[in-house]
Amino acid sequence: MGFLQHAPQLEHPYRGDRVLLALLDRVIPAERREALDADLDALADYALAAWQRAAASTRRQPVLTQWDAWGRRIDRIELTPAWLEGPHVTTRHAVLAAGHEAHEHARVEEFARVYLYHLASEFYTCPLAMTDGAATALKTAGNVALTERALPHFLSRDPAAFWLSGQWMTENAGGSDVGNTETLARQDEHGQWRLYGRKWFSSAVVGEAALALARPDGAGAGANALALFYVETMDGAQRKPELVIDRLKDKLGTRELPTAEIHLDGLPAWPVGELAHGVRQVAPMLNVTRSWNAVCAVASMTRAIALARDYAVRRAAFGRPLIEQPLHAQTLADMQAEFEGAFALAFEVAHLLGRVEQGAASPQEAAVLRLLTPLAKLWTARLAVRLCSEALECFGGAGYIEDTGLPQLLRDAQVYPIWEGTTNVLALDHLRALAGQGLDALRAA
Ligand code: MFK
Repeated sequence: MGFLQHAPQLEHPYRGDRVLLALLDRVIPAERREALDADLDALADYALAAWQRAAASTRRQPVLTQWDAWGRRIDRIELTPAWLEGPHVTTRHAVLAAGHEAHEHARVEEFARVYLYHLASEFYTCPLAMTDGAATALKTAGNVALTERALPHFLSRDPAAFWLSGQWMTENAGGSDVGNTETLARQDEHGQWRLYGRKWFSSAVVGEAALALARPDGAGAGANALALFYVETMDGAQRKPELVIDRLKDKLGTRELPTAEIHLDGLPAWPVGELAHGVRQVAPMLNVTRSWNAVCAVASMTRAIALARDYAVRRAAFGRPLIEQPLHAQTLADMQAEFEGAFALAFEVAHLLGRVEQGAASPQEAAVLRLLTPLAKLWTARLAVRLCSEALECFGGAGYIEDTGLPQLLRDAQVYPIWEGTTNVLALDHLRALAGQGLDALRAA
């Protein structure tokens, strides 16, 4: 056998990540650190094993079976192994529960877990983000009945009790422009609200609940007339018949994630708050999912850079390892510098979110959080695409070959700038925040 290339190896995602360790050293009090360390260490063991498993296996995708052999509509979705493990890993490491504990470091501790789990989860973090966002939106709305009903499931530490929530906003007519939502909410003869309409992108159709925007019957046009509803999707082990899965999306990336087109044919629903201003009510959810997006984007960057850095030691060209080629070393250093800036930005948002939610923040910090959340999302999202692309280039031709697993990093990263608000929508959201008390807060910060 002649010349063989060596595959890149992944360092331990927690013990080998000096950027994450330095953040935790700086932010987390010593008395919390030991328990956190043990948990992150174990989660990173899982992530490392998942990476090795993925490298050794043929890629899998969810499969939708709409009808059984006898003509019954079943809409059954078979999930990938990482997705089947999702509820167990999430609850064992209290990924969501950690973020809702009553101390100001809760969000940093949660997002450290998200950062380590994200790629191993095969974007199971997408519905986790929405579940976290739903918990936050229900709490913000102060809806006691729904909070008592849903949060014990959303934040459960028991896989048997754990529920995922979706975020059903996007429709054919209303993508970024949510005000064009066409889904109708009508009360039946018993006063029960029911939803009728079509949701064009539903990321967590396998979830047990969702928050959905709909226009109450007789309400006017535009975003202000929309209401936010809570729905449940299951009757015991069966999906409710009023929720129909039309098809799974065929996407560029995030292929393990069963994104679906659905329609609602009278699905029972409960208003989260007043029967208007649904966008305002869903905004706390969006701000949480945008924070997740930023942390997951930096998780993709760190993985791409770690693999490129390792490969640079194994692969020689022109008589020397790549790492000893000055231009290549400079490329890797530039990537690392940009990643570290993005990491600091994403985790500053996590830090501020925790302080604001626990009432520990000043008004200036609250305003800075509002300003930084869309910026962190838009900046890290674009950078993840660029750095994943650069990392593929660091591998030469191997970076373009499917069974190295490298192209998937780039394909998956392309979703970050698109979902949860495109770059321009978020730039406008930042301006919206600046137009409030934002500028004064920046001056005072
Ligand atoms: C792995 C990573 C995890 C990520 C999970 C991803 C899975 C998700 C898949 C999806 O569901 S993707 C779909 C996501 N869709 C969006 O993100 C929608 C993008 N469009 C926007 O964000 C628009 O800016 C928006 C719909 C909010 C604008 O709508 P409008 O109709 O122009 O509303 P308007 O009047 O600007 O805002 C309505 C109210 O909400 C205002 O408050 P008031 O009623 O009190 O005046 C706004 O201040 C408030 N608001 C809007 N955005 C806010 C906000 N408040 C706080 N924070 C925000 N970000």
